Amino acid sequence: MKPDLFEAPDYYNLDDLLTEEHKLVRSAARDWVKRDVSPIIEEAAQKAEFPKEIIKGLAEIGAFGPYIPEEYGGAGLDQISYGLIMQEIERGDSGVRSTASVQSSLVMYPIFKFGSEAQRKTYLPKLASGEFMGCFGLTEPDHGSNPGGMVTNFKDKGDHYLLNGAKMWISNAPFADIAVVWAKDESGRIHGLIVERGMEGFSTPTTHNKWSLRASATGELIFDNVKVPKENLLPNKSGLGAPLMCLDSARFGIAWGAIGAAMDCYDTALRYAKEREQFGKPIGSFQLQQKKLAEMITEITKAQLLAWRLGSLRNEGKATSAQISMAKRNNVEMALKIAREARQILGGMGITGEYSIMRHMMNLESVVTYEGTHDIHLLITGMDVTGLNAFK
Ligand code: TGC
Ligand code: FAD
Repeated sequence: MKPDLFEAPDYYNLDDLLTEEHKLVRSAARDWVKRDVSPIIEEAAQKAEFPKEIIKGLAEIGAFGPYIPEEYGGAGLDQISYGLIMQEIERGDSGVRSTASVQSSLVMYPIFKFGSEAQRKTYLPKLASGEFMGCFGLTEPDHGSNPGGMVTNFKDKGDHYLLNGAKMWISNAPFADIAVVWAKDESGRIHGLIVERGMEGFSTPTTHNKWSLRASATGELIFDNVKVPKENLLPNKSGLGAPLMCLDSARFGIAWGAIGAAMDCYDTALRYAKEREQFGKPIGSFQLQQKKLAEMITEITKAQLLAWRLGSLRNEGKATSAQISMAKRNNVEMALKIAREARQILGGMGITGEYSIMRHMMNLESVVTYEGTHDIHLLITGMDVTGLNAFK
């Protein structure tokens, strides 16, 4: 892969809206991605291997629990810092950002928000340092967009719960030490349970042959009469709203992360368009290529504004789930379109692993599907503006 020459676009001087702390946090993440992710990520993706050696660095830049309070090992940062970290990581690779999103918003967040004090103290510091890695089991083979229909269930056996069922498409599953698993009790109410690797009857087979997110490990979670200690149930919230609150946090991170992938594609295509000559002049001088680049920077700038405003609303505790859906949907689609256009600007070179664009494009096909598909987020916006529920 070619050396990482990334320069971040900031067409509307949005840096003026950031605090010194935001810029410091972003710069630490940006430097780390350039130094430790860019040189190894193409090979990891080609081999379809999660590069475990980056776990320590992710922890050091605060990517595991950026907004979790410091007393539990988190970085104690605000939502815009969290977004900026996700942006920088996904600038390197969506799969690496996935690992950080899952650890922070889908494992640490539910333990912090819905867990007991003992659970917080046991798990959060180890998750923040990367000593423990986690995964989040909501999706099932027959229940993706409709997680409320899940069949994974547990029964009260007096001194423990007995867990049965299966989860599919689970990021980090093949190597996770713990899984936050959503399952129904005997009355059909959904609860979160912490399942630990090594519990009898719990296995995590790897999902092979992905053309997307190849540097992220994906797997299943199989529960065959797993005895889960009662103290592993998250006591402070039940119902589908609990996992959906986690998704709000992760979707917010993705709305920022997708901007990173788009910025990388744009920056690569811009540089290439200025250097590559055809018909005796740089291809960037042709109007058709300028149209592509001009539209890219316009869409990136709009996405940056959406993410920044959403971050401010989240900092004030005012962002709605529907606002988060809009930003996730818009920004991922924006990034996917930019990746496709940027690839065309590079001609044949665009399909090679010499450049990051094709990898971003393939990764974004997962990002547009997970954490709620493009269509599901559209229907959430539709429901919000009409007051009419298309899901029922
Ligand atoms: P519905 O009846 O509307 O709601 C059930 C209960 O939940 C409440 N609620 C929310 N609470 C918090 N945050 C939200 N965003 C919420 N949305 C709804 C709601 O008020 C209700 O509460 P209550 O007290 O009345 O019970 O639920 P529904 O069954 O009709 O479904 C709605 C729908 C379709 C929007 C939802 O199920 C959905 O979002 N589906 C998409 C599924 C999804 O996003 N799965 C993601 C799996 S995890 C993943 O992909 C990780 S990828 C990680 C990576 O690698 O980065
Ligand atoms: P389906 O729900 O079967 O949807 C298929 C199509 O039907 C989609 O286009 C959808 O938009 C459309 N559709 C469905 N319902 C409606 C409707 N009501 N109206 C209109 N159209 C509709 N899940 C986890 O729990 N944890 C993870 O860590 C995780 N990581 C993932 C990693 C990867 C790489 C991938 C690909 C997925 C991951 N997922 C994870 C699962 C992901 O969240 C689901 O794939 C996603 O929610 C969609 O579910 P599905 O694939 O079953 O598609």
